[in-house]
Amino acid sequence: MTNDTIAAIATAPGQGGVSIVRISGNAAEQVLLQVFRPAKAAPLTSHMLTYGHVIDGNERIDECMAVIMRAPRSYTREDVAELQLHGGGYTCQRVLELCLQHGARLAEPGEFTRRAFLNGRIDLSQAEAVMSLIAAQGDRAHQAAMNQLQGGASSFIRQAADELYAIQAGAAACIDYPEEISDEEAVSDLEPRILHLADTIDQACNEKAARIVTSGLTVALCGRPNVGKSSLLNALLGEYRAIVTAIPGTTRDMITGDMLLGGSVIHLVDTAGLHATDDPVEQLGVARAEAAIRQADVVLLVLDAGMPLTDEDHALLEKLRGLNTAIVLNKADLPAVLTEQEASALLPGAKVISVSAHELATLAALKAYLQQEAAVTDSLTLTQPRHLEAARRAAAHLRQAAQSFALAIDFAAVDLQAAQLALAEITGDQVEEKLLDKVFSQFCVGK
Ligand SMILES: Nc1nc2c(ncn2[C@@H]2O[C@H](COP(=O)(O)OP(=O)(O)O)[C@@H](O)[C@H]2O)c(=O)[nH]1
Ligand SMILES: [Mg+2]
Repeated sequence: MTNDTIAAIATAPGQGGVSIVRISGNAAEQVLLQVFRPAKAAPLTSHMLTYGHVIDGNERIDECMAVIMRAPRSYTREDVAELQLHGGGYTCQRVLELCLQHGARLAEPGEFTRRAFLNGRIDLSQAEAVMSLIAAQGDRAHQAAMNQLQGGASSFIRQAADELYAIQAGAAACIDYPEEISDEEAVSDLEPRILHLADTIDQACNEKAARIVTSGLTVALCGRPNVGKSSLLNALLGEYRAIVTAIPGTTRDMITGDMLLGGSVIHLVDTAGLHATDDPVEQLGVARAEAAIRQADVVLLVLDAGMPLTDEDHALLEKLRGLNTAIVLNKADLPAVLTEQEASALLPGAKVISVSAHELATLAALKAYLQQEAAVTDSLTLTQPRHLEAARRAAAHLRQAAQSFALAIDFAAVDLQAAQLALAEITGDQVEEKLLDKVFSQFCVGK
C-alpha cells in the first residue's frame, strides 16, 4: 500500500493564484516527467523550481513551475513532486487525471501526512497537529497547533512514559526477585510515584481549556424578548446580522456569529427571547435557546435598564442557576430604572456589566470580560480530544494499579502496562491500523 505513488490536488477548490498538484512515492519523478516538459531540456535538480509546461501528448495544458524533492528530504520522506499550476478547478483536475493516467493513484484524505508518520518523520500527535494548524481560526488555536507540531505534547507524553517504564521495571524486579525485594518495600517506593504520575497526567488534561483554545468560547445571549439581545450581537460583531425590531418575538431561531478577541475565537449565539408563548414557531425557538444556554461556556443574561424587572426576568434567573452567567444591563443610554445594584442582587456573585447596544464605546467592558473568559493558561499541554481521552485513561489505569498493589504486584503490573499502552496511543508508538484510519480520515485530501 505504501509502495505505490499517490497524487492529489493540495490546494483548496475554487479560483486562486495557484493550484498545486502533489505526487509522492517511488515513481513521483517518473510521473512528473511524463506530464511536465521543462522549458530548457535538462535533468531536474532536487528542491529547485523549474519553469515549463504541462503537456498531454503534444497539447500544452498549462504553463507552470515544477519541483522534485528527492527522498528523504521531503514531507513524506519519499520522492515528492509538485506542480504549481494556474489556480482554477478545470486545469488542475485535468493535470491530476494526467498523473493518474501515468501511474499515480489518487491519494486518500491525509495520506501524505500518514506516510510522513509511517516513515518516521513525525509522530502521530504531530501529524494531528498539521490538521489543527490547517483548521486554526485564531492566534491561540494556531499557537497550540504549532506547539503540538513541534513536539510539545509528544515530549510530555514521552517523559510520562519513561517514568512509567521505570516504575514497571521496579515492579518487575520485585516479581522476579522476591527474595531480594519485599512486596512492602516495592509498594512503599512505587505507589507514591504512580499516584504522582497519575496526578501529573490529570493536570495536563483540561478539557474545557483545550476546547476553548481549539474551537473557541461559546457565548449565549439570553433574556426576555426586546431587551436588546440581537442588537448586542450585531454591535459586537460589527455587522447587521440579526434582525432588530421593537416587536417582541422578532428573533425566533438562533443566530450565530464569530468574533476574534485577543486571539481567541468567540462564538456568539443570539437566542429567541425566553418566555412562555403559544406561538408554535416561537416555542421551538425557545426550546433551542434553552439547549444553547445549557451548552454555552458563558451565558450573558441581558436585562433592560430602562424598564423594571418583570416576572419573565425572574423566571429566567431560575433557569440559569449553576451556569457560568454574567448580567448585561443593556440600554444604559436610557434613564436608569433598573440599577446595577438591583441587578447584582439577582444573581449573587455574577458580574454586572452596563452597556448600550447603540453606543459601541460602551462595549469595552463586556469585550474585556469575554476575552478574560476565553483566556486559558498558555502552558496547555494536551489540546486534542483524542489525546485527552487517552491520557485520562492512562491516569485511571495508574490509579487502578496503585489500588491493585494491595492484592498482588502481578495485578498492578497488568494495570501499569495498560497505562503504558494508552500513552503510546497518543504518540502513535503503539497504534492499530483502525485508529490510524480514523485519525487520517479527518484530513483533507492532498495533505
Ligand atoms: N435605547 C436603546 N434601545 C435599544 C438598545 N438595544 C436595543 N434597543 C432597542 O430595543 C428593541 C429590541 O431590540 P432587539 O435587539 O430586537 O431585542 P431582542 O428581542 O432582545 O433581540 C429595538 O427597538 C432596539 O432598537 C439600547 O442599548 N438602547
Ligand atoms: Mg432578538
